Amino acid sequence: MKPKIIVARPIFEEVLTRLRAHFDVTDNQADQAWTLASWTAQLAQHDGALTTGIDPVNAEVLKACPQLKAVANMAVGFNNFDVLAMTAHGVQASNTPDVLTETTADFGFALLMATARRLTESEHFLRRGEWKQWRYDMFAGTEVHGSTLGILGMGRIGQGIAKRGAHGFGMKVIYHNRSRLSPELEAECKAQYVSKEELLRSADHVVLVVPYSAASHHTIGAAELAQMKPTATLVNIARGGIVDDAALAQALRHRTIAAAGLDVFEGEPQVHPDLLTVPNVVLTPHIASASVATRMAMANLAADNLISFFTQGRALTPLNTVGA
Ligand code: 8YV
Repeated sequence: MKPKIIVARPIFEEVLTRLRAHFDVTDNQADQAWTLASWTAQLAQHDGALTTGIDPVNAEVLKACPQLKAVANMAVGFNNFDVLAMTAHGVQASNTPDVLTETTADFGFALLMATARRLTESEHFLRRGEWKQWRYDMFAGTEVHGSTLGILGMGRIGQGIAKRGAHGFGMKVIYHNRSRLSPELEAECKAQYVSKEELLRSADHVVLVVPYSAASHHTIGAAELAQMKPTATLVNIARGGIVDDAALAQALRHRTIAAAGLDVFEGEPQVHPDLLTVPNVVLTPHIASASVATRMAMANLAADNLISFFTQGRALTPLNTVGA
């Protein structure tokens, strides 16, 4: 008998077809919204699951799912998982690193440029029919080339953004991270290690790429925003909760920083109402990894993780070790 797996959200038909060759698959192509209780009840009927970043697998859920053996997250971030609890329950956890690095770095840079050069604000102005004539200061923004790029969180995506900034735009790159990169990687990224305070004080553009955890909650709050230059921009492609969105809306309204670009939000898909009414913010709905090719690669890697676990006993990109 084939193992039973559940795919929590809609996914490419091609990937479902691959999965069906190995598993008895419950899909959710209709994109039914499950409550926590109904998700838990569904999961309890299956041996494995393919989840996205919004499907929780925590101690409470796991308690109801003694049959569950593997969960593959179609995301590099895994703050929807309690990995320690999964290990304790003997459940293999996996994510999809690497396949989305360059696409996400592209988007981080796109958001930086849109923010600095006021792309969406000026487009809305044009669409409202308010463009009557040229003016010297019309939507004059912040320089990108040759400016100082500060990257908070220097994993693979942070390094991708650093390379784009240093090599493509002649930016001076500074970074802060829990651990310092090797001298070789620092040279490759042309990036200089600084303290968080120094980064906030001297960067023209601050990009956040730190993983979310209780320890990184509100890494950027009112105090940190106050340390930034009034001309600086802030980009968050990491996770909602890394930034205190209410404090950021205040800083944007009072122009204590120039602008922000946000792809992730506290409590998304809800967006703090104050962020919706300030003009100097570019807002996108968590799409940093959303190119067709990359989403396909993520879905296939998540599928491969399940196939590998159930045929070989280990996921390809595991987050924990289970079994013997
Ligand atoms: C996903 C992401 O789109 O990989 C991540 O961590 O944030 C995004 O690439 C999202 O989490 C859906 O699973």
